[in-house]
Amino acid sequence: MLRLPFWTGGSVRRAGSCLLVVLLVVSVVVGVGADGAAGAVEVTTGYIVGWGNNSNGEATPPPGNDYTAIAAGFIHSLALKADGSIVGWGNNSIGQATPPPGNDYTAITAGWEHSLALKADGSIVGWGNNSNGQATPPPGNYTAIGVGSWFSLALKADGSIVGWDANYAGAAAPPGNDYTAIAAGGAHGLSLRTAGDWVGLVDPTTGSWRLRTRIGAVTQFYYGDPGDVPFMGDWDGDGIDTPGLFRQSDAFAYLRNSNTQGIADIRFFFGDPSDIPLAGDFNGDGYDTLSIYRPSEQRFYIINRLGQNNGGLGAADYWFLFGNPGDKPVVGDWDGDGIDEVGLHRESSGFFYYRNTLTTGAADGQFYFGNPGDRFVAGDWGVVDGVDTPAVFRPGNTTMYFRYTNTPGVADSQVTWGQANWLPVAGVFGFE
Ligand SMILES: [Ca+2]
Ligand SMILES: [Ca+2]
Ligand SMILES: [Ca+2]
Ligand SMILES: [Ca+2]
Repeated sequence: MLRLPFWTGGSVRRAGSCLLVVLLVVSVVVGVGADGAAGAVEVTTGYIVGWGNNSNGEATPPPGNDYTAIAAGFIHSLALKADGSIVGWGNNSIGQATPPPGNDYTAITAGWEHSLALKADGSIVGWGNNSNGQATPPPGNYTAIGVGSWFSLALKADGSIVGWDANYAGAAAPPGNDYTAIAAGGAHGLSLRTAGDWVGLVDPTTGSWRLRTRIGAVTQFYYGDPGDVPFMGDWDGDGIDTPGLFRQSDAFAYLRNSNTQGIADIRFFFGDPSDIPLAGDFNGDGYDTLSIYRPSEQRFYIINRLGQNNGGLGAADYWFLFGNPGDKPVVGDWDGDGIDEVGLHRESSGFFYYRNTLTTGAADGQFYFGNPGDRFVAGDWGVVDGVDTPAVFRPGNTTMYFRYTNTPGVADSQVTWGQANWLPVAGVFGFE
């Protein structure tokens, strides 16, 4: 799910659009991709039509039918050609319609009196009015650009946003490194943010759930009885993860479809009281189901459906062996293909072992993360790319440590909260 945060401030100085330009397009297929690799790459080209205020010729584009992108400033215009060069026209009082030479440009954008272009190597060049530094981009590796009237934004390759001359507009870029698109107006910015997983803690003695967002807000509600084993999953396929409980005294599962206080929406029994419940989408259909790990057998039992109406779930779809006695099972999509697999946290050593298929075999990957006694949970955080990576909750200092890749190394981030006996859960909660 995508979120659309915004930040605003300052007065809007842009008087209004005086120019509209449209690119009439055709698609052609060329034989060599932008990276030089052979293969068919579709490139859209066309000629440009302008209309509206034309006091400076800004609505009279140059001839040609090999344009791939257009940008309209206050009273100047830019177009990107198929050969990677830029042409400008209209008002050029401060050089805003005179792009730098070169044929390695991939994107253009135009503000009040300044312009930016993104180059194939990820760098940005600026020209035109630079009275506040808006046409002097910082060095870096970028994937997208946007300009407001008097300020500039760029999306970095790591998913963070950089703004310059942003303070002039009161539009300083927000923190975070999981943005996928940017846009800038007169004095405000917009960004598309990817919805990643985040974590919660459940107090098993009271059934109190606390779900924490990336900005640190905590939503609290009660669900379950003392001793229930908590987990989260998307039971109804709406993209939001919500609570589930496994009551080991009677081997009943209690699932709820919202992150609020209330009774279970789905109830059924399955497995043995000593089984460890596992929630995941084991067939990639967008719905999480409950499976189990039976520690006495080191055996995973995978089930791709939910039970209902207090009935039994029936036999597992299939099973496989993985792990050693004492290992704690976890679920995650370690390879980002949309299908969850399983892993094991060996608490005696702090090693994490995982497989990329739901079959018996040796670990496909393993690395050390956390200390013995840490409580392990996996999710898509830090780098939101569909790949789940570990986090551990350490009871001794009530700190959660996050790793952003499935590689050995220290924690990429950490947060201290909760109490020593609380249990970690993870998911997309549906609120920021
Ligand atoms: Ca859901
Ligand atoms: Ca499924
Ligand atoms: Ca997978
Ligand atoms: Ca990830």
